[in-house]
Amino acid sequence: MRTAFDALGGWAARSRLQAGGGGALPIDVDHGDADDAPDGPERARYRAVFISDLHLGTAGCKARPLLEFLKQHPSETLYLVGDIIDGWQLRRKWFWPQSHNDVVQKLLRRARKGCRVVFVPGNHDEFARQFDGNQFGGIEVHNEAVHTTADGRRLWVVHGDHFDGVIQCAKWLAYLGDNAYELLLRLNNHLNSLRARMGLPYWSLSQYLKHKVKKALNYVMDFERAVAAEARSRGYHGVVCGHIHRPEMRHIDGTLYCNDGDWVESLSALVEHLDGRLELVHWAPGALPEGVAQGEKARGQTIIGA
Ligand SMILES: [Mn+2]
Repeated sequence: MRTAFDALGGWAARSRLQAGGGGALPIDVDHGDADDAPDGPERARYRAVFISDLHLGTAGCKARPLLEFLKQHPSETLYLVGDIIDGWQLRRKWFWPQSHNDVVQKLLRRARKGCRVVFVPGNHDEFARQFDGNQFGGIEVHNEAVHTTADGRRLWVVHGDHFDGVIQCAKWLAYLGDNAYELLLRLNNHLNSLRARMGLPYWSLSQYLKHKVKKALNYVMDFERAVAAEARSRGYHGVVCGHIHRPEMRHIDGTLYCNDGDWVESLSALVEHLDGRLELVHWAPGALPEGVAQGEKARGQTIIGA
């Protein structure tokens, strides 16, 4: 039987080979990296940090800024909200530079030093979903999780790819709507010839409907609404997800929708302060000179507090 340990061991051995000997087995081997400060809750400045869509194993992953972000944001709990290792891309073409290894090392080190690290797999690392409830070197795997903030809000933590299906269905409905739209166009002609005979001005039903259909096809909005609606129906105050690489934090019909973004394009994360305030952090690597207080490097932030 294949265990989580075998899977990671095999992956690690492969990564060591591919990294030209420079890579290291990321299990229970402490290389005492340059950052000697404790990595556990004793120096946690944040109650929780949520990151997703790192896509390690692809050229798009911004591993260096991510390492810098992790260094500056120690937390009691770290949620890895899916698409951490891009198994889809790695199967096609092996790409594993040292910086990607360093990220894995950093995450394992954090778990070793007492930070609770929870990995919620996504669609690009769905291989890990079979290990639901197990752990890899101290990193817990859960297909979905619930995070309770310091002020008692219960947040559903899920990657979000399952909602693609829901949106696909919505697209079918929109398609059916398109046919209905054709019918209504013809109806509109009849209606307007009638209106003309009655001396009324032209009213474009098609314009009105086109606007509606376009709105229905807006994928991002559909995704956000679908995820928030599901969180609400499950009785949560809010949801934290990733998947669409669109950082966001806002209330949707009274449910808090948080998307922690990604580390390919937006370089963003969601953090919970010690008092329960949630903040969307947009990381700007090296935007300010050295010596500037930690954490001040973040630009453009949204804060939703208690
Ligand atoms: Mn995804």
